[in-house]
Amino acid sequence: METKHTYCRICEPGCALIAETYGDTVTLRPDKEHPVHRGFICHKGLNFTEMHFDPDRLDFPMRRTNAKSPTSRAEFERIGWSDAIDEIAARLQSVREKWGDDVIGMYVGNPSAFNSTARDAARQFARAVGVSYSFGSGTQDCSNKFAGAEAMFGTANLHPIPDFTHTEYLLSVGANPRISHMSFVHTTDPMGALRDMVRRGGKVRHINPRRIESATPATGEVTLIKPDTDLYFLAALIESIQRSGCIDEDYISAHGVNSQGLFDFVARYPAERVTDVVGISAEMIHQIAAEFAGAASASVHMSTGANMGRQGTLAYWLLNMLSLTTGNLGRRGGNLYSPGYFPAATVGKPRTDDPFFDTEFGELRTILGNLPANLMPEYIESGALKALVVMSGNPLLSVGGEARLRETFAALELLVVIDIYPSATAEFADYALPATDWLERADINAVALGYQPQPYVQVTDAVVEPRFERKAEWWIFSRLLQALHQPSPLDDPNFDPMARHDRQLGGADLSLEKIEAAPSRTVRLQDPDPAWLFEIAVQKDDGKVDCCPTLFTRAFDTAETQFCELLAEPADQLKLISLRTNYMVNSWFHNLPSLKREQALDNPLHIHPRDAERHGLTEGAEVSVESSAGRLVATIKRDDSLRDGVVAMTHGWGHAASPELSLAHNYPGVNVNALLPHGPDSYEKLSNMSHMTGIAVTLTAI
Ligand SMILES: Nc1nc2c(c(=O)[nH]1)N[C@H]1C(S)=C(S)[C@@H](COP(=O)(O)OP(=O)(O)OC[C@H]3O[C@@H](n4cnc5c(=O)[nH]c(N)nc54)[C@H](O)[C@@H]3O)O[C@H]1N2
Ligand SMILES: Nc1nc2c(c(=O)[nH]1)N[C@H]1C(S)=C(S)[C@@H](COP(=O)(O)OP(=O)(O)OC[C@H]3O[C@@H](n4cnc5c(=O)[nH]c(N)nc54)[C@H](O)[C@@H]3O)O[C@H]1N2
Ligand code: SF4
Ligand SMILES: [Mo]
Repeated sequence: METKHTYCRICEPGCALIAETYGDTVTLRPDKEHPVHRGFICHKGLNFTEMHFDPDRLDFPMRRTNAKSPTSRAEFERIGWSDAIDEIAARLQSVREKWGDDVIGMYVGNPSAFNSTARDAARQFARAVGVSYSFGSGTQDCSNKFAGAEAMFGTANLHPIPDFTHTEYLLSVGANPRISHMSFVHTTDPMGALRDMVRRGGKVRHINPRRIESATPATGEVTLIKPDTDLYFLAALIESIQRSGCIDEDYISAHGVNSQGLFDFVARYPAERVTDVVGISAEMIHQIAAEFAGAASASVHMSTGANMGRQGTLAYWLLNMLSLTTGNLGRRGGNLYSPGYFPAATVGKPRTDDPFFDTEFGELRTILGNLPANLMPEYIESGALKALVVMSGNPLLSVGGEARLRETFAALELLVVIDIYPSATAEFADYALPATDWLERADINAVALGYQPQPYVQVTDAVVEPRFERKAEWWIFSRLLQALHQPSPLDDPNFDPMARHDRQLGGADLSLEKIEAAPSRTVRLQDPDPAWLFEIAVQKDDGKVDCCPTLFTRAFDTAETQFCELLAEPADQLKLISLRTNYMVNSWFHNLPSLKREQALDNPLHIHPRDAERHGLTEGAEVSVESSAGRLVATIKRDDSLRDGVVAMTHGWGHAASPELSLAHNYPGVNVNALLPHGPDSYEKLSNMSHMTGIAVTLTAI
């Protein structure tokens, strides 16, 4: 038996594990000696072996043998790697010869973020083959944060994190740490961090349309907000603080410019004006403002619930402005920059002040290279995009509008899917290529750079040999480069995909070797110094934060129009939000017996009992749910954790579309993204972020 230190790469904490291997078998247990995690772990990481050995995994390169159609099931045959690589290279060449050099696209999904050797090779491949259209999960998740940070701080890679250990107050907007373990903050045991805060006498306030699992007497209270209104709530908070004379003028002039533009904007949305739209009383808004401004120190956190609204970039702006204007940004107990072993904020500078360009779909920009995923079908339908490579993504289930994605994916001349499963998206593939999972590959937690309250760097070897013919993404892309007669990492027989990280570590006087020799293969790094935010991270030429970037003013009129629409909405309008659970991770984790518990066999429509009664809907009844974008049929689940008027469904279901996943397919659920808007007006123009929360729906009993 061999014992190896490794870590989980499913979500952001990156929990430390000890793997015990014996031949082919592997068991995982928490690493109680790890200097940061000290044994913190969740069941998904602990049970990952189930996924590693899942007989339904994609284990061999597969070539399609039947014609594609939006509805019929794919048929595949097993082929060797050499044939797969040669054929894909030849088909990429012929697509280009036939249609031109600019017809290839790529979609990169969420798990690639936790895969430190995949992205470089993918990028090199994209450059060499001339990928003209890049898409990714970021526009369903967080691209508003990148766009916002770029404009405010001069770098897409600065997202100040709460100083949990010192803060007296935390305002957490649109997050559910108990279930999801936080995003853009990589902390161990996030609920523990909240508990410690409260125990110290601090206060946590969650802003959410639901009484979330994260809010308990020991971890803070919820203020229920109407979905997709966070911008106006945050504006009213700043306006209230300003009105009460609690703005820190000296701090703003020391660290910001353009604050007048900010105050002019928030002046439009005083508490008394926004109360009906946000569904929080004006008194309560003033109280929260006073709590925040009055706390000895106060911190902010915002996550996907607010990102997915129609004004995610402006909301993120005001969140950071709340921090700056109260003197908490870059202060002990406020929000900090935590560079870890490399200050990634220094490499996220925008190339231009005006990122927009004209396209046949109107004015567009890219965010870290990505176009709106909600326009993928349009790009295919218009004939611009003929071949697509999908790496660790499942857009068919994760992006809005499955029906249109089906039609257009079936029309692609070439679709290559690199995944660990024969996913719903792989049903449209010409070639499905089996990737290694994280037990089968070396890694470093580079994804955490900038986001760790307790910074540390951890490396891991592959814990086990890849099963069957699974291959690492970097190898797949490098082989494709060779077959395309392009320079390839594999031209060097000693190529090590971790070498780049080794070079980067050198800047902090570290190396892979040093880390490997440390206990738990982990080196604890220096805790963030509050001064670093302005000294190291902000990348504006004058070192100051732009408190009202010109770019944002483009969205002001839309914000006001949407405000007026919300104001005019009927009082009983139902709004749909998303509901993550412990038994799924986006569209994967649905094929594991241990996660198929009684409460996780499908994804019903959660509705407040009063709303259910009003619509004559009983528990378990079937209901037709309709939005302006689509319709689906769901079963009713009464749930008094919801705010009145809010309904919720878990995304990532709809496994009727995944016939190869035998267990998931038996408990298919429905794809809630049928209800999400898609196409040209379905994303936020500043950031390409899809509109995914607060979707107006109507219900009809069946
Ligand atoms: N309605 C609604 N829709 C949502 C959301 C929501 O809250 N509501 N959330 C959104 C969010 S936050 C995100 S991030 C996106 C996610 O969007 P995507 O990234 O497109 O979708 P995932 O479901 O995460 O699919 C990940 C795929 O990667 C595969 N995979 C896992 N590990 C590996 C690996 O190591 N290598 C390779 N090659 N493949 C791997 C999995 O099998 C799966 O098929 O979905 C979004 N969609
Ligand atoms: N178990 C599990 N863990 C996961 C994932 C998973 O699918 N399952 N996904 C991973 C991924 S890819 C990500 S990005 C992170 C996401 O991590 P989080 O962003 O914390 O994700 P959620 O738990 O969906 O929390 C979003 C919260 O926003 C609330 N909300 C919805 N609409 C609004 C709104 O308009 N305003 C406000 N203020 N709140 C709103 C929802 O009720 C929900 O509680 O989680 C990661 N971890
Ligand atoms: S919290 Fe996330 S990183 Fe930690 S074990 Fe669970 S899935 Fe893995
Ligand atoms: Mo995400």
